[in-house]
Amino acid sequence: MDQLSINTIRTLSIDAVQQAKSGHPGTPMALAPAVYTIWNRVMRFDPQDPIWPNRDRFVLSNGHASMLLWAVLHLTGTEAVNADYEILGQPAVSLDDIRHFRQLDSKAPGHPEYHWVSGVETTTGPLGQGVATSVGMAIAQKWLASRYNRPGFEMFDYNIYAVCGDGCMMEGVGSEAASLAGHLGLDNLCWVYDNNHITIEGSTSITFTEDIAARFLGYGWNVLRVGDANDIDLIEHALGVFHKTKGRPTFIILDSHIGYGSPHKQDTAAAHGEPLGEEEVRLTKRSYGWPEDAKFLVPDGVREHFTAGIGAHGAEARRRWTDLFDTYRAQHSDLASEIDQMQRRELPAGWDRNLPVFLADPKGVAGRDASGEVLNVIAQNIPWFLGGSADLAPSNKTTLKFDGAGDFQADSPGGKNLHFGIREHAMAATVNGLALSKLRAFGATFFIFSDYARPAIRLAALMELPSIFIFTHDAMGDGEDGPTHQPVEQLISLRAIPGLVTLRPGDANEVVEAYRYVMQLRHQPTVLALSRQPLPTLDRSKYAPASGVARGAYVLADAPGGKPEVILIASGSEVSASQWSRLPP
Ligand SMILES: Cc1ncc(C[n+]2csc(CCOP(=O)(O)OP(=O)(O)O)c2C)c(N)n1
Ligand SMILES: [Mg+2]
Repeated sequence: MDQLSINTIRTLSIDAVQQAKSGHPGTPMALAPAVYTIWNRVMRFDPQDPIWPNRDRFVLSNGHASMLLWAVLHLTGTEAVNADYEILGQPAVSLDDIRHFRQLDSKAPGHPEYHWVSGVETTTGPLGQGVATSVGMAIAQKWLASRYNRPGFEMFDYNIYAVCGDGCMMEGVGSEAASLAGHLGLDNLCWVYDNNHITIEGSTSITFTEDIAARFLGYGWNVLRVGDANDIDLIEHALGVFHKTKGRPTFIILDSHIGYGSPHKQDTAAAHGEPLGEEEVRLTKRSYGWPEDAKFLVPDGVREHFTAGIGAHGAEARRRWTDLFDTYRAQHSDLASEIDQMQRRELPAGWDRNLPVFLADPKGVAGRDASGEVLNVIAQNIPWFLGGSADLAPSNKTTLKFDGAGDFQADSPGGKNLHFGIREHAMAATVNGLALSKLRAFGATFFIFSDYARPAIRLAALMELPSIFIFTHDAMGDGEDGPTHQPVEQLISLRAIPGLVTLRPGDANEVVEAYRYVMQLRHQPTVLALSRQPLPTLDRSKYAPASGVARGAYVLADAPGGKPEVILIASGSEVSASQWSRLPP
């Protein structure tokens, strides 16, 4: 049954790519045994409730192998869930979706898309993003466990599995994230690396010859090797070692053969990104002992085998958790309602109490200073609000300073101040991982270095995540660091990202109103561009209220009689300058 199930994943992948006349058959063929083992033997996931909070997370970082995910989501009978967290009573991925792989509206798209297909934990495709996001998921689990677990109540003890390929290992963001995960000793995180020596241009001997095991040992990971990607007992054993490993993440190097079973394409780049071709499909099926002309075949017993495996284990784990949560609710009702609210992305009552109000002041306050005050209020009002900077917290003014805020480290996983180090790209992906885990999280750096974080910001927008990116030093006028530090095109280029809310407050009260607006977003990421230098705090008895920020733009001051000769449009540092002609700053 194991082998039949694995070959079902393989042949569904082959047939879907062949039918679509595009896609990536080779990696699903090679990784079917590993993904089968993770899902059906190891992972704690209930297909009947794919958003159960304590489920294990599975990230397919080599997103081009998406057929792996569509096959297991289909074969496990994973249920579809809508944006209101309701279970719809229909499959997340139907066989018909697989038949329409990579076509418009199919729930089997070319790459995994969060929010489009239930059971997808994060959008992947840009290589490296998935593994980096998985680090945020692992931090989230540690933080949740620290805040909510109580003796006898392990409410959060899930693990994060990420499957990745050479691309994820070559991309810088993967290295940044691995370094951070190693430093933090995230022993709830396991990456399975598909060591197939193949990328699109051919053998990795032309580009990628470093000692990757040594690299991960250097990062402080536990490094394991499975020399045969078809040996599911060994894969299961390695995953068992991961479970027993404390104090460091686990990296499993899985030696595999891309296009496994294809007589002419195995171990070649040709198996990576194009259909095998009708004749090769037949030959490959023959090598698996599969009916050569059958298409999209799910043999009798395969679905039942998944139901008896992951289905039964997942249902039982969820039932135990739900029972425990009922008792927890009785004994720790405040914590239980926090968990409930967080899961629905709601804010606790009084989340905006004590927000500062800034008095009119021609000298004024810097955007970053106003932001620092606001962050320190919000983080006390919303227990699950946390974040940090890429080594610029003293400049970004993002440090949470109140009693008990603490620093997140391996031995203090309840801390709310995250230290990302100088790793902006991994920071943004990590913030996404935290947001996917239902925490409200921010990451910060200088506005100019938003460029280093941009690919993950774009994914936050695609995923409709409420990630918060705080960028200070927003103006060309911050000249002393020279041209490398002057944000010229960053504002306009971030505004161009569909679905991203970009706000550049013009004075301290606009900073407050910007946060008031941002915090209420449930499905949109935000960029806040804040000034380094003090900006005059406008006298709101003469100007329109700062709450106009929530409309994106507003008329701050109108011309006498409402008949302007010119219209001055400005944001951020330029707002007060735009008023010089009217009133002295
Ligand atoms: C950031 C990024 N750059 C380039 C690509 C295009 N691309 C998709 S797959 C691939 C090769 C990946 O090689 P590997 O990770 O070894 O995957 P395998 O072919 O072994 O499955 C490339 C370059 C991408 N998806 N993301
Ligand atoms: Mg490869």
